[in-house]
Amino acid sequence: MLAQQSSLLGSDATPSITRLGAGLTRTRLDARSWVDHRLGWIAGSDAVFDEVSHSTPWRAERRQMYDRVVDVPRLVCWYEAEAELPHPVLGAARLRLSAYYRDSLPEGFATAGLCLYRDGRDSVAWHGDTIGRGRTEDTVVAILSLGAPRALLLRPRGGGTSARFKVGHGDLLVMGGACQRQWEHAVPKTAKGCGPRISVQFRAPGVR
Ligand SMILES: O=C(O)CCC(=O)C(=O)O
Repeated sequence: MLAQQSSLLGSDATPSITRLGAGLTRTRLDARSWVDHRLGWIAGSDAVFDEVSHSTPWRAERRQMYDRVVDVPRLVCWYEAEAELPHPVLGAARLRLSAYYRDSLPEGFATAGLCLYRDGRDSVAWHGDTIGRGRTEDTVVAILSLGAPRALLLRPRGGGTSARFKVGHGDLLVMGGACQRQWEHAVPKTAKGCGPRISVQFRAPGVR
């Protein structure tokens, strides 16, 4: 069901985490908000995609929309701080990220939210991660992408020109500073034929 097209970067047999600083590009969105983007951070990520897509207990959610209850267009799974993640590379990635971003996020990354976008019809609407501490405090949210690339957009809260990042096949995107309060992000639907993608979001305790 979840057949994917492998990329040159993602198709090595053995997954490994490459050096984070090399090739990482920081985009300053405003005086207090930034995004780091690192293409191909995880080498051999297609093997990670395969294992995570099959071993994760995905859950479909439904939500109220006006007077109707509708399917949320993606599958999800939430891992608390102590929970074992569905692939050892994910645990190792979280440790690396906590070490690299220690100055911006002294408490480190704790939870992991996983989402499966089955094809281009799955999406997430504009939002900021403002449940809990993210509502009032600066924080850092790191997203590791596995599988088919999608566009992740950021725009100023309330509207404006959006910035666009391609995320798939082991790419890393990190949103920091006031990004969750001053900016919104989204993964829009796409009509282009598109395979499945998994997003792994690492967050600090109490941020959602
Ligand atoms: O697909 C992504 O990487 C974005 C996920 C996201 O923003 C969320 O689940 O809050």
